[in-house]
Amino acid sequence: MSQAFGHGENGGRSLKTNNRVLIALGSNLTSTAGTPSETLELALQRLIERGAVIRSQSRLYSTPAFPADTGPDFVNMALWLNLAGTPRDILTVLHDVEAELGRVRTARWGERTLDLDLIAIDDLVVPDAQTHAKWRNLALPEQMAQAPGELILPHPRLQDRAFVLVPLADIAADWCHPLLNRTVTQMLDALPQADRDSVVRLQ
Ligand code: PH2
Ligand code: MG
Ligand code: MG
Repeated sequence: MSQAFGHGENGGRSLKTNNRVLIALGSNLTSTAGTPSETLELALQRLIERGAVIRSQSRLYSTPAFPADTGPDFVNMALWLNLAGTPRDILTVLHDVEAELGRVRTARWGERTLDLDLIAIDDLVVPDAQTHAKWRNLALPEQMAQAPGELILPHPRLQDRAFVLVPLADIAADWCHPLLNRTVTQMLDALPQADRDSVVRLQ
């Protein structure tokens, strides 16, 4: 059984500390911290300073910006952390680290020095399965035109994105999506070969 929070609570409940917090990291611009790879390395240190325990770290990957032609290639990676607090507290930590490493939020799909996306916390569904299905099933034009004003977990687009799933497969291949009932490996195998091939290992 997956855990779920009702409307309004929106991830407000405190979690056990040995949770599996899955994060996708991306950078496609030089920041005050340096190159995208250096920025990701520093982001790791900043997360640790804020109480995160790194359980597992993926390799680094070079990935074309999505949608195509929206900027330079990204460096992407994934982390499995333990981090205390509510889902909202965890999101706040990610936003603080993004801000500290110089992200200037211009366009939603624009270039960024550091992007930390909360992908999943254990098998938690936030806020509920119905709201999740609405965001998960949006066609690309609507995805680009609308942004959820609330935290949605698991990340509603994770199953579509090789730049998330390839790094995630390094560290959480067995994690099972609580609504799709598919593991990371299964979601990755379902993507077009060209998408998987576009994600290139850097190390
Ligand atoms: N993140 C985005 C938009 N596009 N493309 C790649 N390759 N990697 C990303 O991390 C990424 C993206 C919005 O968060
Ligand atoms: Mg992102
Ligand atoms: Mg983001």
